[in-house]
Amino acid sequence: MSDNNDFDEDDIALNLLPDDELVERIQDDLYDGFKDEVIEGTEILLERKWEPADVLSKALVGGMSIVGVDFRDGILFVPEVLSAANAMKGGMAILRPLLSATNAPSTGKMVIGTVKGDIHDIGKNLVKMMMEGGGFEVIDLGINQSVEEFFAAIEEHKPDILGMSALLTTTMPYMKVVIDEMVAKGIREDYIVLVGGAPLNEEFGKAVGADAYCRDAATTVEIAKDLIALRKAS
Ligand code: B1M
Repeated sequence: MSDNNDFDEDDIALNLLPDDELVERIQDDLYDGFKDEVIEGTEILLERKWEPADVLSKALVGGMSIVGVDFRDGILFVPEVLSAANAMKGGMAILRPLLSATNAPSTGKMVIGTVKGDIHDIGKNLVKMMMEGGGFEVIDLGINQSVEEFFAAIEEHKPDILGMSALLTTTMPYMKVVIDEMVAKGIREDYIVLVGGAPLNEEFGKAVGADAYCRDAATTVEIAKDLIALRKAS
């Protein structure tokens, strides 16, 4: 009985909050992985005639940025980040059709996949979520991607960034196969190439000819934004 009352009060309170407190509350709910509440908060802001792009950048991306920083600093761990990412997905599902209808500018486009021979995808999925949280459009090719599959995807989607993930010492050299093939075809400079995965490091990133090695999902978003800004500036 009291549980139900608590729930009802909470439910009503969300609706009654002024905009700034509601945004803060959505960010807290996202951090805590409360998907239903994030969806409800998103819907309330839209009912209040917020632009979908503002709901995304101020409420959802703002919340996910806090998650990203705390994940990088070891305050949050993988299960919490996945749960926050899942809550974010709830809000994104409502916003995505509205955003594409209003042609809100995306930060950039990325094609990402785990390289051939490798089926690890938890880290890549986190990167995808955080990049989407950062305003990027992400085409996720999944696992076990061959050079031909990466090429077909960049040809089709014309991304700003090609991202590759590898978790095995036996599969990470495949990143060089893909990059060498880009060089051979004369298209290497058309794309920003980012690589990541637990066994990699900065030295490896340089050795295979990537633009950058990304040690975690939050860093990937920062690096991606910086490199895109650099390209635009030049
Ligand atoms: Co595997 N596995 N695994 N595994 N597995 C490791 C990687 C291993 C280190 C475990 C160990 O032995 N200690 C070891 C590799 C050893 C090595 O290569 N030297 C290993 C092995 C050996 C194997 C098998 C060969 C085991 C076997 O069958 N004998 C096999 C290989 C299968 C294959 O791929 N062909 C295998 C299988 C599996 C499971 C299927 C059981 C499962 C994967 C499930 C899945 O992904 N859906 C699994 C798991 C879960 C792991 C560990 C335990 C955890 C990996 C993980 O998800 N980490 C791992 C041990 C470990 O790393 N501690 C291990 C959490 C994730 C958030 O971190 O992936 O590093 P991470 O991603 C980070 C960053 O690296 C970065 O951002 C992410 C988020 O912050 N990042 C990117 C990652 N990709 C990026 C791409 C970017 C940017 C950043 O693009 C721009």
